[in-house]
Amino acid sequence: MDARALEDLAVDIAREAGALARRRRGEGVAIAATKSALADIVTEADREVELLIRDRIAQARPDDGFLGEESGAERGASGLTWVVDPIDGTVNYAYGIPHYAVSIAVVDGEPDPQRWEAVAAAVFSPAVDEMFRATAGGGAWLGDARLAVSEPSDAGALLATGFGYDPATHAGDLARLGRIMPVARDIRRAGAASLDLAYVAAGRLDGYVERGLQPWDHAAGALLVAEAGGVVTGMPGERPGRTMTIAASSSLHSRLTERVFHES
Ligand code: LIP
Repeated sequence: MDARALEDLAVDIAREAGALARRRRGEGVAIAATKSALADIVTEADREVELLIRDRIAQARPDDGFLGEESGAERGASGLTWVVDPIDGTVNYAYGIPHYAVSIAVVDGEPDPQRWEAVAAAVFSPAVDEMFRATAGGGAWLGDARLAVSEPSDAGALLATGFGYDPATHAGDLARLGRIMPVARDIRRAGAASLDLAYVAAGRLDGYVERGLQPWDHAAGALLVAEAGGVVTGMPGERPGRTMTIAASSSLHSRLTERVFHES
């Protein structure tokens, strides 16, 4: 199956999954459990939506691997792995804030963000019915509009960031925010990494910096940014990962990286 066919399948599954998530939100959301910290919650809908996504992928692509936020990893035989966050922005979703996404990426090679090659991606925002999609080499798109990252205005960069679920990480996150603020016109903390990355790809944000993301948070959005002409890294010279994710146009990315890692 070529990259465009994988993208079409990811888009179809993301749209169906997003409709389920939105329906469940309307019916009322129950917290099912906490995970890494009290603030790190999972809802029954997270689990149900991921099960639907996993079933649809197994029906269509039984030999592919799977890596999902709620149900873990399963290796496949095809060399491809589907990296899934069923409801990215779970806290928004639980509070009724209509800013969450179904994030689905298809990657080739080892299911390791430092080694995989992203092939296709779909990030669907059900509350506003926006489907961001990309294939490697095929560009990033919102509907029929091709996406391109933006450059900051003279007023500075509109930046997005996030803070970890563990309160012990907040002091470091706030110190980092203080180091990047001088290049910012303002900051947005919207609570869904996949949409932060999609908005960088669309030029709705100039850049995004966050520590502590999981592979399913950034897998699809990172391909969107790269295909929109942006740069997405983690630690200097590394891919995005738990340590750091920095996404922006090439020139702004360099300025942000300098400030993120030079704790002078
Ligand atoms: C969330 C990310 C967000 C981050 C949160 C959390 P989840 O993912 O999208 O950017 O700040 O800590 O990781 O948990 O909603 O799938």
